[in-house]
Amino acid sequence: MTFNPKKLPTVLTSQELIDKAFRRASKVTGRNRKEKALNKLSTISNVLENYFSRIVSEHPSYDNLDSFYREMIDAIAGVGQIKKSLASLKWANSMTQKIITKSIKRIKGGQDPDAVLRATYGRIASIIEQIDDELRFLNEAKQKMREIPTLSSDFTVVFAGYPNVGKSSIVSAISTVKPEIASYPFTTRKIYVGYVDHGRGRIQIIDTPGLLDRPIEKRNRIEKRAILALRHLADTIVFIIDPTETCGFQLEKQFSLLFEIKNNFDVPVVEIYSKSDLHDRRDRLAVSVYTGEGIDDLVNLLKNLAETKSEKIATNG
Ligand SMILES: Nc1nc2c(ncn2[C@@H]2O[C@H](COP(=O)(O)OP(=O)(O)OP(=O)(O)O)[C@@H](O)[C@H]2O)c(=O)[nH]1
Ligand SMILES: [Mg+2]
Repeated sequence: MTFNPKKLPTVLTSQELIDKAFRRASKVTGRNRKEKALNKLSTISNVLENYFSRIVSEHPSYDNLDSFYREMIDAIAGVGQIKKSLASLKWANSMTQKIITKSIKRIKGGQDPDAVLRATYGRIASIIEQIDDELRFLNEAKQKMREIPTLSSDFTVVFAGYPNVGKSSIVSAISTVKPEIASYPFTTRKIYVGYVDHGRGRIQIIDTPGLLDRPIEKRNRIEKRAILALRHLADTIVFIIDPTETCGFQLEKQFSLLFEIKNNFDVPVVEIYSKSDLHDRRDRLAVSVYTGEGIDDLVNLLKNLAETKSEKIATNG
């Protein structure tokens, strides 16, 4: 199951929701006091029921979600907390519906419609106020989840490496996506997705935040985004090495990360030297976004990998 975070609903605060329901009720009329009160209650019932079920139903089923999305949402907002908050919305829905049903019975049974209505408004407002934190949390989670990219099923190449080695510069030179480039580490803080056309379709190119060479449990939230892309999305990894160390990190550390990545992910790893205008190592493909050296070779290499893969798919039926 895939996921489009842009489709998630905006969530009102408790006060906004109370105002919305009561404002709609204030416009309702009836032939007499009793009928008017009953109509107001059924309007509030509909507004709340529709509202709560829309919020709940527009969230995906987190247990059936593709692992990349589930783990990404967990890293960004916390799947457990989202589920708990949705459960409290369901609770508020059933509580408010029960209160309204009882009030309707009281009015039909002859109690003063205005007095029942006043009491009902108070109780409904108090239930909704109790889930204010959850409503606010769901809205914040939605805002945060907007960073999650929409992905295609095209052959996917994930660019990885130490911070500041030139990943985004190369991704920007070869694909449609233009992430920010700067001369300090951790410029890229989320996943960027771009495309390169090849003979039979397109290649999905993913730029990731820089990784330090350290155990997974010590990685920060930004690095985790890169790990998730490597683990779940990569058909091939392009590992960028900056032999000039102008990135601020020793070559030895970069090689140690490369070793780690080759050991942990079961896909081909293409090793590239960046900033070739500043050095003359040529025992690997060397690219420079300034002189253009190696850029066409890199693109051709990726196209060949993608086409070999699509041939394999074609022959395997
Ligand atoms: N001389 C030279 N500098 C480069 C080249 N490619 C990138 N740089 C510089 O290296 C610095 C880092 O570039 P980025 O593309 O932002 O590096 P990154 O790996 O995406 O960095 P993070 O997002 O922080 O992990 C910038 O100052 C770039 O201008 C290159 O081919 N030659
Ligand atoms: Mg970057």
